Amino acid sequence: MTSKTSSRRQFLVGAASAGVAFPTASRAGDPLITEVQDWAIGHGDGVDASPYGLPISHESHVVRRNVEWLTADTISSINFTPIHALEGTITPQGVGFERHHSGAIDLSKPDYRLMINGLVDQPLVFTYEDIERFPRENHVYFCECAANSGMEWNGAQLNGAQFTHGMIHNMEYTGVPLRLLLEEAGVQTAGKWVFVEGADASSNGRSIPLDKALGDCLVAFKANGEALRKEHGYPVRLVVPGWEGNLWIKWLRRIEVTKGPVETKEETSKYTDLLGSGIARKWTWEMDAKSVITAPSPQMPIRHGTGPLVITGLAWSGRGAIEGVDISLDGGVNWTPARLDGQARAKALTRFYLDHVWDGGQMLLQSRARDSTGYVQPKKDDLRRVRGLNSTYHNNAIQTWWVNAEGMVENVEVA
Ligand SMILES: Nc1nc2c(c(=O)[nH]1)N[C@H]1C(S)=C(S)[C@@H](COP(=O)(O)O)O[C@H]1N2
Ligand SMILES: [Mo]
Repeated sequence: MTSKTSSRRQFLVGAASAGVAFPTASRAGDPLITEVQDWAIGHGDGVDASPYGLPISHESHVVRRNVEWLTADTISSINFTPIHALEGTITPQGVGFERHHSGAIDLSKPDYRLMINGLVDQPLVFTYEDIERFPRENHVYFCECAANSGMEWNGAQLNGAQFTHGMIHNMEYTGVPLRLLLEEAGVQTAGKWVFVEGADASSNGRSIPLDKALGDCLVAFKANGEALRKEHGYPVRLVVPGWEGNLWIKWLRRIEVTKGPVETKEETSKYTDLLGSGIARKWTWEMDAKSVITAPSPQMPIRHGTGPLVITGLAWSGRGAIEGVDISLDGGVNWTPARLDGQARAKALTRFYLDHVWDGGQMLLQSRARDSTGYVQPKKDDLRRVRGLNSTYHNNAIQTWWVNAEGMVENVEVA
């Protein structure tokens, strides 16, 4: 609350005292104003031109992209959300990153079954229609792959927020609390964990402590108001708010109540963090507070010269809501509170802005998030001191973008 109020005041004072000259030229004689244009003469497309609307051709560059050396095979692979080109906080499904261990499967609603078995009073099998008859809720949550920013552990590498931070999306899910389905089956007192798996060949099986399963997990069948896309788990996926994406089982097929964790490949050889000491951190489910400036960024250079510049980005925490974001223009020496946009929701993306007046000088742009637990996003070197250099997952360090006098932007690291 305090940070929000003070950042707001700072913004207003800053803008007023600087006497910002926003670009408001009269553009006398501009033919786009004085001439009748082609599109104003004839008719546009009829209402039946696209029964399902697609982005206009001028926006065809705003798409998921791969990092070539990471995508040797597209079946067990990942692509990245174009976060640099999006605004607000909701990720359209069509550009939300995808991560498959054995490809995206085509599973119809009639063929869909969800089984709950193991330590329950009554093993149950639900059809899609059965799930639709339980009380449902809507919630906005981010889903971040634990490997997001993993390629940046050893140094600045990928040139674009899409590639350094794009293994994330943020959607409004409609689903049934997993708790309701588990209560229907009747969890026995010996049951302390659930093992969840998908219908795809990889199954992506993971163990989740019962507390979390009975907490805020959702068995979701809609995202952003419409059916889940095939690549996001149609017809039903598990939503595990604030926890690493690997647990968000797509094409959710089976939930087994167990005494203990199953210790699958996904939770032993993968999704653990090998520390410098040789000991691996395990069960690192929660995504720590993190943020990134999406513009300016390498794919979003400053093209308009000096003067008013909107600096913007995204912040999130798997432990709660974002309380504040600070922005540095000089590589972390001085910090200014950013303006948080709208209501900061727990376990969801928060948009932030700094309405700046650029003097054309070089900048080392950084953002630093703080969440409702008081946790502050760490510097890269501080994180390395604790975790060493062997890690892939859970890199939530502060990102630096170097903006040169031409407004071009590069991924760099500052000591
Ligand atoms: N069944 C199944 N669920 C899965 C996966 C998978 O390969 N199969 N990949 C997991 C991983 S590693 C991540 S990060 C998220 C990605 O979700 P998305 O593809 O909708 O972005 O799904 C998870 N759920
Ligand atoms: Mo992932």
